[in-house]
Amino acid sequence: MEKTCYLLVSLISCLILFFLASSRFLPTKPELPGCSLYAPWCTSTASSKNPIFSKARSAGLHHKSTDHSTDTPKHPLDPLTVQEINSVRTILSSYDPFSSTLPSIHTLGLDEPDKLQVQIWRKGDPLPPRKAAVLALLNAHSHVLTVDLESSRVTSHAINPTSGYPMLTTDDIMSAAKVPFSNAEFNKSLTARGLSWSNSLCITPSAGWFGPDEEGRRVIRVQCYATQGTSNFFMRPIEGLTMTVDLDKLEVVKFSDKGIGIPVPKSSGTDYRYSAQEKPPQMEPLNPISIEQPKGPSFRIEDGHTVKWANWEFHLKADQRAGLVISRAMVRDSETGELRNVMYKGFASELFVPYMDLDDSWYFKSYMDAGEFGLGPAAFSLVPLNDCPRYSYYMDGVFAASDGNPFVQPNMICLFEKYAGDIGWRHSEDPLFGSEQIREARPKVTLVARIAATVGNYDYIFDWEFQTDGLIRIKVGLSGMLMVKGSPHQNVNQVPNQEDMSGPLISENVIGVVHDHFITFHLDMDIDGSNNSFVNVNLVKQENSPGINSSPRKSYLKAKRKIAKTEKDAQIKLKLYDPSEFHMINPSRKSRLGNPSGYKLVPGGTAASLLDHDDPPQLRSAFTNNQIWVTPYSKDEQWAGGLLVYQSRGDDTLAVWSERDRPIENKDIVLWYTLGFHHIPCQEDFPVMPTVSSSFELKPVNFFEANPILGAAPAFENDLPVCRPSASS
Ligand SMILES: [Cu+2]
Repeated sequence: MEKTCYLLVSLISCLILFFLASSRFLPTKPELPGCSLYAPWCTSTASSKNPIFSKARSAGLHHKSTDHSTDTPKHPLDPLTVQEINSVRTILSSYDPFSSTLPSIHTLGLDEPDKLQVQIWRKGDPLPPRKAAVLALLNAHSHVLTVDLESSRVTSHAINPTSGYPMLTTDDIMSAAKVPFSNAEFNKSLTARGLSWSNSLCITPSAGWFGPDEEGRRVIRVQCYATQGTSNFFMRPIEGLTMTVDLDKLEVVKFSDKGIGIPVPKSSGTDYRYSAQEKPPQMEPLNPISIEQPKGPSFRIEDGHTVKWANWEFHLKADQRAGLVISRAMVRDSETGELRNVMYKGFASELFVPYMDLDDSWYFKSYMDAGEFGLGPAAFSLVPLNDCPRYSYYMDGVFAASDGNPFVQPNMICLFEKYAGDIGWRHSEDPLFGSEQIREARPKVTLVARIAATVGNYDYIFDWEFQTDGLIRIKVGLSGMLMVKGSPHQNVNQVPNQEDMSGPLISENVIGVVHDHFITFHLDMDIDGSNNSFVNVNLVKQENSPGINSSPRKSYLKAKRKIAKTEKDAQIKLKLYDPSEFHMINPSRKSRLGNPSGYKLVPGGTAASLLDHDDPPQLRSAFTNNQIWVTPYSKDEQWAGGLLVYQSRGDDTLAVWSERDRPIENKDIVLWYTLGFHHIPCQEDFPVMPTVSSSFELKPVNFFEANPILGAAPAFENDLPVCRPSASS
């Protein structure tokens, strides 16, 4: 018995040793018979031959800067050009109220033409009059202006129309971050911690709004970090040291240091750069990977912004506040070929990121990143091969700086076809079960438009993904650095009561404070035209009793449709045990079977804000009180947190608009959806977070007469040889 056992163990050991040994001799590059490593269209020399790269744009292997100085708008929704931004600046300089001092320009972008003008416009028609929408600041007053570029006149001008100020400019942030260094108390606090100005750096969390104390002037918080020994200063907070700075006078108005005695966390292990890694990961290296497109991409971009791919057509542009805007999304009918309207405009309208810590240095952290900082300028150049596949097309943003001069945010959007090995549809039959043998499958290839916005410590990755079956998936990925809190503790054993901590210990002396992320999307759905209705298709449990039906079942579900008449009918909190589908329909466009044409919202990432409605951060971000809202279309209601968000008091939010309870049945309506994340940090989030994603979908429902990709061709080996890595049988 013992001998048998010994032999068995020896045999298993030998087998393990054999596999371990043989795995070490696997070729580093598997053989790829018939598969070229680099498709010819994907090289920079071939790029000029491809129609989408006609403007000397590389395919993503190398970024090339594009000269935008002579750009001209070709579509009514095209963003303002360099020349137009220069014209706006000239017009404002000679505008009487600003003749002595040009205000600082906080946002400057296209004032989009009325919807009807855009809808009836056809390629070749003259463009509707070009106008600019400007948010400016002068002597701590907010100015909301419309500038007509044809007449060279300011055509509307409001001063402080609501509470709040325009988003911060880069100058605001950079100037405020320097203020503490000339403050004696601050320097004393640094010295007390053995630090100096040369090895510290300050950032500028937004101030929030917490009552009348700080009203009437623009203020910002300034907090600092130790930089020595790492590029990742975010993991080395100088805890408890917070200054409130007057943004216009650039002086410290409040100083607080309650962190003496809390050590600055160590620098070792915080650097995330590849060049700084000392330990190799305990895994076998991955070989380079990419998909092949031997015939080039299937999408094209016309006139700089109109994307055409498979059955989709839409307008894509960069935006200073929203980062990326999709407009005029239309899909071709699979039966008739008609190009049908799906969505007039979709974009991330506002974010809300409240932290759950009441300390002096933390209570105000309740960021509204789109309206306070802007996602456009935060969307730095994407990294080819890593942020976007090598066959991506890159698009620049053109924005205005605080002095009104244009600047280019290069390569901030990438567009690429994605094949993740997923299946579009499939079915098989087998003679074993009496049928002929059938194996039918279609690969799922999608088109993705992406930006990645680095808003301070956090990185938000926004994907708009289009499928040939008519579905649009909107995905948000979170990465970057946590906003962490210094702690005297190095181990949880030292913590008297862990419940007193505002988050878990994620490294020595580092707490990852619990927080939420909410991203609210403006989705102006126009299913087959502007007039749509919102239908709550509620699944209701029905009881069966013997007298009603002879079935042995006791319960079943029924789908009950309820059309929302007014806005309050469409203020929806998601409920797992009272589920619904949410349809946007066109009641006057019916399928051949009589069903209204529609799209449904398929929620995902359903964390909800649990804060009190009268908690100041929640009051300002009341657009997160519900996950779904529907409002009648209004050109003035684009930004869920209000037009002027910085230090706003919550008087111009989606929640305020929706309380008017306006009629929404068979009207031009806008759907709003909030993607939510609760984030309880963990050690794996240190020192940089692996991306966490969540998405929601807009999915056709009785929009097409049948499966719209029934006729889609499968992939054939003639076009794309099957690759057989040498390790597979
Ligand atoms: Cu987070």
